[in-house]
Amino acid sequence: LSPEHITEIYDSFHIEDDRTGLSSETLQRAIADNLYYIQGKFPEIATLYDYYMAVAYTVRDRLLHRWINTVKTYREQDVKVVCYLSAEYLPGPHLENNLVNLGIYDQVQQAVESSGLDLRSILAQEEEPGLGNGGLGRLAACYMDSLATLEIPAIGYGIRYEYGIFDQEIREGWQVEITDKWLRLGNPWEIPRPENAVEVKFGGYTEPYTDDQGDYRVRWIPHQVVNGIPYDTPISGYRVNTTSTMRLWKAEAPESFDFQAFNVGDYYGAVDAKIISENLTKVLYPNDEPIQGKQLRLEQQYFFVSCSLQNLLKIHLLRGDPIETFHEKFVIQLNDTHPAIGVAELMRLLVDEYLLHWQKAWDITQQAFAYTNHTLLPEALETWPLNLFGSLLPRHLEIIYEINQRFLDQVRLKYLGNPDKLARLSLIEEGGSKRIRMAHLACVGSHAINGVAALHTELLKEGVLKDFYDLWPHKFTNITNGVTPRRWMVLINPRLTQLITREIGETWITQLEDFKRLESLAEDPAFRQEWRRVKRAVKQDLADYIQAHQGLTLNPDSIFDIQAKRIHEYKRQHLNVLHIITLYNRIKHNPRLAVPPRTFIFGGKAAPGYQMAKLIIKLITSVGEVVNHDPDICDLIKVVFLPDFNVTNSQRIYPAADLSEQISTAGKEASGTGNMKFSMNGALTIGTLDGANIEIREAVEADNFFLFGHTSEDIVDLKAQGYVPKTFYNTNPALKEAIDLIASGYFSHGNRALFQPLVDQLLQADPYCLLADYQSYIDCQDQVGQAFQDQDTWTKTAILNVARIGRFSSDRAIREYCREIWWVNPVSIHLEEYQQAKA
Ligand code: 7GP
Repeated sequence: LSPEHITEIYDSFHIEDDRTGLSSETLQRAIADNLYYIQGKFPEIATLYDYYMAVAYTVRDRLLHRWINTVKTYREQDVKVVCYLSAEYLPGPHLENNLVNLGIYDQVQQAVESSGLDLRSILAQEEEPGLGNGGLGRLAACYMDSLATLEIPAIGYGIRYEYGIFDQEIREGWQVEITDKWLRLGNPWEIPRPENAVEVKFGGYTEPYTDDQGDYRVRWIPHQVVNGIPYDTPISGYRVNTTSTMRLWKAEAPESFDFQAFNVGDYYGAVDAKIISENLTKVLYPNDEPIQGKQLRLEQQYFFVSCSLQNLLKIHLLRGDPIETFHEKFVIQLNDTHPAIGVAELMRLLVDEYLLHWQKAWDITQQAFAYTNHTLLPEALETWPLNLFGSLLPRHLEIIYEINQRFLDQVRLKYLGNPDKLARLSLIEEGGSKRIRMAHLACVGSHAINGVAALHTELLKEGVLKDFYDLWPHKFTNITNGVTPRRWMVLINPRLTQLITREIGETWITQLEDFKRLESLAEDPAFRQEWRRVKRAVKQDLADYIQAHQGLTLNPDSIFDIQAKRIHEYKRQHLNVLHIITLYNRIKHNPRLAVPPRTFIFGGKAAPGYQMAKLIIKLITSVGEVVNHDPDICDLIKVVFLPDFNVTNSQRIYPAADLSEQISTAGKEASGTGNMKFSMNGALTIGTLDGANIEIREAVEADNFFLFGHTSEDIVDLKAQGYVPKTFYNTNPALKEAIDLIASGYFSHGNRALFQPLVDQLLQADPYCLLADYQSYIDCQDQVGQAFQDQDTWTKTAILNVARIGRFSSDRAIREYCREIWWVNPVSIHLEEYQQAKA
């Protein structure tokens, strides 16, 4: 027998392991096995959800094999690890993403169909983990995907909220919040590791003592201790073995502590303490940018940060490394200031628990941390009242004083006789009631500070962080955000993925710059026609979904004009509404007006306490009520509010857009990432010169982008000159008519009071300059309408948008973080055979 023949015989006898095999036969057997032995169900009584669980466990088994090998490799090779600290993660449903990344979508589909089931309906069973509010949390998830795909050793630390972001329902046009019970039916993706629990202290007091060496030390005697239990979720990379860990902490009461130290014999008291402890990770705060200065929020922040840092130090020591080299083996990224307390906590751990000298500990800390800022909005900058902070974290307050004193000594040397400078840089805000400035703590404690788009970083350097920039210009970098093409293209838009791959191959999936090969195809009429066919089919899918869920019939040949993001005055959903009303008025005045039909689609949640945002939702739905049913409009305009904008629902939206609305007031949106997802899927953008819009426009070139509005400098000037919105209202008849119509009660059954707060805000203050940008926006929308009439040119522009969007992949962003901030390298993972791994 020839060697080839022997291999052939081996291959034909190859028996797959039921936990690792990837053929559809093995998968089918494994699913049946998991249904029986994990779910305890058999086909006669199994629900679709049971099947989802069985499929999920089957896929998780395949991941575990890779995950264990990943962890093992990192332990053995002593590699440097990126630790992403984020209070929020929005990973979206795991199952389909894992199928794509493992390359087993078709096999699983076949396995499931052979059992008489349908994969799409199984996928639809998954409850997504809504552990974030919006952009910041979703960015963390895209970065975890890219880190794994690029084979960078990484751990994402966060909070396992029992209730994530609320589910949104619309009742009588208003947002209603429903608690998100995502864990109710179990979560097959997480593995609890109670054996790795850590203790977190709160409250109490500190006392000095002298250690064996005669050194002055401080001891913290807490009032309460809470246990942190890690729950690990595997994060797969695309077609690589690397599988990273997202480790989320749940708070529990340490029973021994309650019974022995506290409430001796007090059974009820102990149970009470348990409830109090577990409240810590109960619920995500549903505010996006403006913060809510609640004690529980600070407790959440400190809790997960302390758990994570203790865990890191333990891993470091377990690898046999000395504490002094911690920063050489780990780099810790602060996702905004929510985890900034980590700077003080690492100092506490190093100085109080590991007994390092202050200066050594400080060097380690500064080199370990890096800080990303995600917003310029002043109301979103975190500060904590000193009293609150000190009563919860007395030791950290002392440490912050010490950091501040040493820092200000340095500042004093540099800026002799400039007390203003000192006051501005201080970690403590003086004045009425003193507060701790978390952004300052993050800046002082980090070796790198970055914004999330070019404009944003520039504005940081000139504005909120100017004094820090003057002091340490070398610490500042820009890393423009990116999004993962695996979820935001391959997974959500299989039709376009197939068309593109047929033409240019599939390298773009991990090298999105390769999209540039589409450029020449933009000139190919046959390709354009196919592109149009795909877009039309995808729009039809969304129309079908809306028909089924909202009973609204949409015209898939109309312009799908979409704005989907959190509801915020600075994002200006109400400017979009002013355009809708303007179009409506035009058609009412001239019923024969030739305008291309448009479907306006909105999606987004409002923070439950943000009244104006909730009123904007009511305005959108009320305008829709009138416009959609007015026979004079002849279905030329439709307005849809899609309830419950989350990752799952967003996946139906991005592929179907013709026009992406990115219309924030210039200088307010740090970056935006939805803008990238829309463009990647072939929408054209109407946008202001804000955040990453500027860079997207540069990349796709000005002719292929609908630009309007004042620049961020204009806005500053406008306000400096004393902005009077009324002037615009008084001199622009169409604008006046639109606002008057809202005020008249036309959209509110004659109730003039309903939208009064919104109208007043626009006419009297208009802090986000809608009125100043109104005419420019309307003119630009008219150009959009014109351009859409020429479908062929529109399609060409859409193709060029996709061809030039390559830079906005999160892979590019992560490569920049690796090179400029983290100093880490990829480590490839080789799979040991399962049997060997078990041995
Ligand atoms: C968001 C920014 O508003 C958005 O422009 C950016 O694209 C995104 O972060 C990712 O960088 N910010 C938040 O979601 C947020 O909560 C407050 O910021 C800290």
